Amino acid sequence: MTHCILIGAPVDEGQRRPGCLMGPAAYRTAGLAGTLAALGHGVEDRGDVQPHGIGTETCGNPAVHHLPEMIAWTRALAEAARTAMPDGLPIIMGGDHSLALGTLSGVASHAAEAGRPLFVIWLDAHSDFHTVETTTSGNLHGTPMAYASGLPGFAPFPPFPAPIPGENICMFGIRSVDPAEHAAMEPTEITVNDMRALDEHGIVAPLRAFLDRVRAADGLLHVSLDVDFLDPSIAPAVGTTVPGGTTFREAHLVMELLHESGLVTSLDLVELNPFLDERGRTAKLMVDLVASLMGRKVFDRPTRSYG
Ligand code: 4U7
Ligand code: MN
Ligand code: MN
Ligand code: MN
Repeated sequence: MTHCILIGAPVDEGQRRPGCLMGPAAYRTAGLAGTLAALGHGVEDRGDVQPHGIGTETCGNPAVHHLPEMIAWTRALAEAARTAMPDGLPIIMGGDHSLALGTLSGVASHAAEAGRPLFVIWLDAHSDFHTVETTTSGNLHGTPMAYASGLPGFAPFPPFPAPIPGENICMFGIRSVDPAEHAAMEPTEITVNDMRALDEHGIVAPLRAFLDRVRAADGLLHVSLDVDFLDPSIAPAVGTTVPGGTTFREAHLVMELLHESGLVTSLDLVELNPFLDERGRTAKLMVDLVASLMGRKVFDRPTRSYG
């Protein structure tokens, strides 16, 4: 039994397609709390975080938008994640992926205080390895992994508390990387399991290998699940669709292996845009993936139509 702490993060400012702010409401509507409770877990919903003290920060990149808002969100979400960590397993219901600027900060602060290394599994079509300086879209949902790696180029943001070494970061599902992100990742030790690698080797062996390292290091493990990790044919409710994503079973298998590992200590659910959904199917699929992560087995999964 795990104590699950639901935290709403209605962040919409990290990209340009309004709707991710409805994400927390969609997860609640799709029954996330009840699903976790039915699996025997304790559930506490701490409501939605709001940014406060929005400033007037600027940066040298004219493409970047909503910078003061994002800095305020980062502070607020870092605090929410850091203070939730000692109490249970925080599940952050996004909100676009810029929320991970905050959740990774909070989880990294907690790990440093606990004296344990932090590991990250990034489930995404994108590497999100832009800095405030390199992003050409100006959308800060494309930056959290570079921030957490301690890259320069985040000047107006608070310095990342305890940068995560590349060897502690493992990405799955990658199929869209911009040239500047590629250049920035090149010298790092980050493991990038792109779709090409998953097609050839499958998802199980690289995931098990990474989990073995987390276990050996007695690490904390943060999982960041971007809806676009999934193929858009099964998860249409996302602004940045990229064809060739993971299948229903690949995604569940990742979650089942994560459950069996017993290693996951925090989770982001990001980029769900309910305005783009079809009768709630993406929200329901995301809730079912969390159920697999929290111990639901194939033989007790309800038969559910996603249409
Ligand atoms: B997401 C992009 F240009 N790289 O920077 C950018 F392709 O959180 C996409 O993974 C970023 O959905 C996607 O805007 C951010 C683009
Ligand atoms: Mn992302
Ligand atoms: Mn993405
Ligand atoms: Mn996206």
